[in-house]
Amino acid sequence: MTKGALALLIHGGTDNWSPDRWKLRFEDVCRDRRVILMPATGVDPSEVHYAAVWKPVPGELAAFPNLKVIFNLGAGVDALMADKSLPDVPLVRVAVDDLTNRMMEYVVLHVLMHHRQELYLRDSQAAKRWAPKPQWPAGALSVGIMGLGTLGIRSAEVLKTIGFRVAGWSRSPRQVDGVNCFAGAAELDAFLRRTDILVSLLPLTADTRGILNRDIFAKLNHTSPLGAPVLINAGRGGLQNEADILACLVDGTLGAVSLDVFTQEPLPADSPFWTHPKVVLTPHNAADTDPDEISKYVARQIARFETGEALENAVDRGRGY
Ligand code: NDP
Ligand code: OXD
Repeated sequence: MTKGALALLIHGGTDNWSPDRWKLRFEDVCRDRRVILMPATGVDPSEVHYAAVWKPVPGELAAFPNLKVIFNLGAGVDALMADKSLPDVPLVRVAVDDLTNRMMEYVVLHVLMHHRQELYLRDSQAAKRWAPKPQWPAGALSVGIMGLGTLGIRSAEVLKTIGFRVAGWSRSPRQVDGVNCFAGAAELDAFLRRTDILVSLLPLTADTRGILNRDIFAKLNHTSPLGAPVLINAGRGGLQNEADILACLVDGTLGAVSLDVFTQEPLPADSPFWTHPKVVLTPHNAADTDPDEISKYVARQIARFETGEALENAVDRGRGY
């Protein structure tokens, strides 16, 4: 019997999302089924049983009447959830060690960068100024991670090993060894009050949109060795109020920020974030999805599905992540 085809709908734009590269990887791991890079001519949409997607055009997936599973090629499904015509079939997101560890590297790099006063030291180097300031130990700072899921937990564990005091905030109560866990709206203020470096690894949902705003920043601890608190956002741009961030950097509510994600991507050339001296900016590459790893992950999930096993990391559409 012919196996249902796998359609690839990939619209990433950057090198990592080169559709041809992904097609080669999928052909390698799904040798017994047809892999179709969309858009393609001569395709009978009813033959397509699986779709592996990154930012498909809204409505694109509705064209396949026999779709059984949609695989999102990243961890965040916000772009898919915005598609009102998304077929009502299981939606699986990425949760693999490769991606989780890449994000952990980003978070640790940026927490250390602020903790070790890298902005000041690079500025000193540019000015040929030999003027070290006192350096405090990691244990003097509290890092608070909003989003204590797959990525947040791994980052928390490594930050804790380095010696930071670590807390996390999630929707439902969590328990992570050595991490001070807070949950829900009722515990948000307590979480913020003890936080010097706020790391955002939240998904973008109706509940979290715009959550990184002045009200939240004003509640962070302002008495740490850093002086003003620091924001690191690698979740999604839609979580942050960008006007508030810029204003809070001016009036000292925030001391510095590291931003990997923006409300508009690519970031427009005239954005003030590009040149702001207190902003460390990266182009949404905190944790790339690796075509080798992720194509194998999707192939494994299809095999599970076809032998009647439960799919892993299925999205709860009600929660939106
Ligand atoms: P998970 O689903 O594993 O974790 C999400 C966490 O956020 C959970 O702890 C969840 O709570 C919490 N959360 C969700 N909604 C709320 C809310 N309303 N209030 C409080 N907490 C909430 O996701 P991942 O860790 O795998 O990924 C997180 C996000 O990181 C992705 O959605 C994506 O947007 C972003 N990302 C960014 C990348 C980049 O390169 N910049 C790369 C990969 C991902 P609970 O534990 O109760 O469910
Ligand atoms: C993801 C991302 O969600 O790359 O995986 O942002």
